Amino acid sequence: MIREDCMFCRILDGEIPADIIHESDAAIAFRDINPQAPTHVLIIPRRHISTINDLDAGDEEVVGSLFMAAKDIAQQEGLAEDGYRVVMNCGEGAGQSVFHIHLHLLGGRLLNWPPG
Ligand code: DGP
Repeated sequence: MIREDCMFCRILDGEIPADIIHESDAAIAFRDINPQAPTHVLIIPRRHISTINDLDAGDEEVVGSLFMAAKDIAQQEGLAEDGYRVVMNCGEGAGQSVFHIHLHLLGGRLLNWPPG
């Protein structure tokens, strides 16, 4: 279901342009508008889910599709060998600013731990 008030649903709908680099039945991936690393890709489900807290039993497949996309994109972007990070923020306190779940895929530089 597309939500008119959701930035990422509008990208899915083609209403807002994005550099889409991966598509599957369940998910799409596009480059982050404000990259925090040489490669910074957002992987989102086609179905609107606001936060991890809103996942339901039965959403395992859609969540899994985000990680399978991350694996393929990391390979495609040449990150698989050196390493990369996938992270999903949940809620404002964790830095979530767009309330349509998305996996950040970051790589191409040394990534410190713990994150800020
Ligand atoms: P988060 O803070 O975890 O909710 O991450 C949201 C990310 O989305 C943030 O890194 C910036 C990115 N972003 C926000 N609006 C747009 C947009 O319109 N296009 C693209 N490509 N990225 C966006």
